[in-house]
Amino acid sequence: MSKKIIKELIKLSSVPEKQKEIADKVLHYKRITPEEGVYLYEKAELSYLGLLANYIREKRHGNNTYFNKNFHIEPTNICVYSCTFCSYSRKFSDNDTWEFDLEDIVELTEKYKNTDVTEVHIVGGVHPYHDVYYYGKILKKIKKILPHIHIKAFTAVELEFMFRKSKMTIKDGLKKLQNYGLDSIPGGGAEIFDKEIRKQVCHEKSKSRTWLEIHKTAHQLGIRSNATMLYGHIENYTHRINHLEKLRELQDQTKGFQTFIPLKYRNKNNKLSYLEETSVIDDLKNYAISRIYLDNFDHIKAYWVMLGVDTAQMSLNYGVNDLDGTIDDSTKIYSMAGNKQIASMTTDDIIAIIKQVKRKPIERDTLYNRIIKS
Ligand code: V47
Ligand code: SF4
Repeated sequence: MSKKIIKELIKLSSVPEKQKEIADKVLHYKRITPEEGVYLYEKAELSYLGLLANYIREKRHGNNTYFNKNFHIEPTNICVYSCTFCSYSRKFSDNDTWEFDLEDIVELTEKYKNTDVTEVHIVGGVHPYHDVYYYGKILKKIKKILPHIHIKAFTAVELEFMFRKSKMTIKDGLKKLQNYGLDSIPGGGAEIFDKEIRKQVCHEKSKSRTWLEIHKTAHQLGIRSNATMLYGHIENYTHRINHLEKLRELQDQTKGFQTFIPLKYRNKNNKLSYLEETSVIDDLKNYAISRIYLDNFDHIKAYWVMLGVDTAQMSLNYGVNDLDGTIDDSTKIYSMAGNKQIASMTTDDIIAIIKQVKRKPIERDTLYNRIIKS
C-alpha cells in the first residue's frame, strides 16, 4: 500500500492526534522515541500498527520472505544456570540429561554431507566443564565434514562462561573460536536487559552489559550476530522498549546485527508456568512495534518453531520478513516449553506457507545472500 493511501486512511480514521503524528514520522523514515514506543504498546490498535509495520517491511523487502536450510545441534541440556523461564536445562544429578560427545556430533553432522543445508545452529546449556578448546574442536570437526557450512554458534551467555573458564578476554576468545570456524553468533541469552527483571528471571547469568559487550566485540571482529528479546513473562512495556533502545544504540555504532528475533515466552514445565502466555494479538503487536522501533535493523525474524506456524504466517503482515529455517532436526528448547507443533519443515512446506499468504519465498544463506539454484 502506498504512503499516500496509508496517510489518507490514518487521517480519516479515529486514531488520536498523537498516533497520526507518529504515523507521519514513520512514513517519513524518522525515528520514534522511547516514550512513543511505550505509547504504541499501551494505546495503539493492531490494525494501525500493522499498516505502519507492513509499510516498512514492504519498502525494505517488497514481498520477499526469507528462509534458510539449517540444522540444529543442542550439545547438552546440562546447565550451570537456573533461569526461571527455562524448561530445558537440567543439573548433572537429574535423570533426563543429555550430552553429545565429539563422536555424536560427527555422526549428526555426517548426515548432512551431500545435502544443500547452508547453516548449522548450535545452542545449548552452559556446561560446567567445557572450555573454548573443547568447543573449538567441535567447530573444527564440523568444518572438516561440511567445509561450506556456516556455523552460527553459542549464545553470549555460553560464550562468556567458556571464555571465563579458559581465562580469556572476550576478544581473544572470539578470535580463537573464529579461527576454529565460528562464523556468526545467535541472538539468545539477551532475555530482557532490565536489571531488576533479569534479577528475577535469570539472576546468575551474564549481565546485559556483558551480552552487549560480546556482540559489540564480535561485530568489531567482523562476526555478524543476531539479537533476541524474550517477552511475555514478567516484564512490562517500558522494559521491552528499553531493551529495543539498547539494541538500536549498539546497531547505530556497529551495524553488526543481522536480524531481530522476538521470542515469545512459552509456559510449560518451568518455574514461571503460572503465567499465561501472550495472545496472538499481543504477539503481532510486538512484531509490528519491533519493526517500527528498530529502524536500523534490516530483518525481523519470526522463529516459527517457538511461535507456531499459524502465527508465524500471520506475522508476515506485521513487519516480519524472515521465517528462519527448515530446521532439519529436532529442537528441544521449545518442545519442552510447550510448543506442540512439528520441529521441522521441509523446504516445500516452508515455501507453501509463505506463498499461502501471497509473499515470495527466497532461500537465503545466514548472511542473507540469495541462494541461486543452478
Ligand atoms: O536465550 C528459553 C529462549 C533462547 C524459553 O539467532 C525460551 O537465529 C521461550 O538463541 N520460552 C535460546 N523462549 C534460543 C536462541 C535462538 C533461537 C532462535 C533463533 C536464534 C538465532 C537464536 O531461548 C534463550 C531464551 O531466551 N528460551 N526458554 C521459553 N520457555
Ligand atoms: Fe541455561 Fe539457557 Fe536455560 Fe538459562 S535459558 S537455564 S542459560 S539453558
